[in-house]
Amino acid sequence: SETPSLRSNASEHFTFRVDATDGQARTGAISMPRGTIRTPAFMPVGTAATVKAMYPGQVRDLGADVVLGNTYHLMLRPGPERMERLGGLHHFMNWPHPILTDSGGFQVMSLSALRKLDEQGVTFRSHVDGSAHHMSPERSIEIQGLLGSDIQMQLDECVRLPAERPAIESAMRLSLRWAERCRLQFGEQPGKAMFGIVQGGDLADLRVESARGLVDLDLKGYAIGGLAVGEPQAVMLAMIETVEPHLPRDKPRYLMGVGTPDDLMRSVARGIDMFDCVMPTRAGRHGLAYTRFGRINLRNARFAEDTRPLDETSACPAARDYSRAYLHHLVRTDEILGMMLLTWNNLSYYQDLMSGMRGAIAAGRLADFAGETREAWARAEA
Ligand code: PRF
Repeated sequence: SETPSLRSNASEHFTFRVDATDGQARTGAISMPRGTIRTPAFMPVGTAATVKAMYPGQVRDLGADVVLGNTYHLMLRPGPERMERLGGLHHFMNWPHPILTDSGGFQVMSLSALRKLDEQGVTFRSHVDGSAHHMSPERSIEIQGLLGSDIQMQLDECVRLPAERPAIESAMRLSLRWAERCRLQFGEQPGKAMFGIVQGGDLADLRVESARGLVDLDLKGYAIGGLAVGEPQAVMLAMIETVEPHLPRDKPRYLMGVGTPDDLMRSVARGIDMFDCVMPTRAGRHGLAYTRFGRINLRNARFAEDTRPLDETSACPAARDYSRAYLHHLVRTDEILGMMLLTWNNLSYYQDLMSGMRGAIAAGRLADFAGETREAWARAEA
């Protein structure tokens, strides 16, 4: 599944194929007119029509088959109707490959002011200029269509944990009702997909009810939301194990907003096919580097005269061609190049990790791969 020909391969319809399994883990491919996503996949976050500090060609060359865009940010700037007049998000940002967009609800609740949520949708004030906006489930799908998104997400309500059962339950039920409205609005679009989002917090019975309700809607894919929102990793993994048996084997599963390299390995082992997270890009802008030897903070004085590169075995120039001392200097002096190199390195590490897992699943050795990967992190800590 790592052959170059597959990268440009595309299909007229939105399809998902599993090529090999290893326990609950799967490797395969999602195909659509704009290209093929090799799974398990990590989607770099391109919130405001840019994967921050990266050229699109670099993102592609690292092995990313899809990037994530945010409805909330793009509806505020440049605006959905303007984006459509400009030829859509792919053309606008010079990324001709698949794009998945989040629906906006999660970003409204975390970023905007004076937000209010009811049956009809979410009302909020922009974090940019304070202007008032309303987004219904139908409008979220309409906006994602104007952006030109290939994989669109239902509008949902995500509850931060810990939370009481009544709050988790009503958010999950509201999300189910919104899934139905989003599906109606989306209609039939053969080359595109709309995914539902399982909610239900840390309560197993609610998670199962949510998954069953969404599966009844016969969607093209299923996300698990409402995790990595304050609960311990063990709770997140337990919820994945609760939901997974209820999701169809022949549809992609997407764990939203996750996570650390360790989260990715443990979630892939539990049957997840897609991830997005700001971690590699945001950490890169804060002086943190993900490497085979674990995460290192280049701001630390111990790197001031460290002439070694981040990882001389990496194929990424950012990992190979610059000393830790130089990266330390760039970070300490707040130079733009420091952010660019560390983001490049971090996305390279994440994409290599996904590629490694795909190969390991195909070879039936995911557990060994995960063990070896964790052992290298531990050796560096010792
Ligand atoms: N819902 C949506 N987007 C999300 C989440 C969610 O629950 C999360 C939670 N980890 C991240 N992004 N729509």
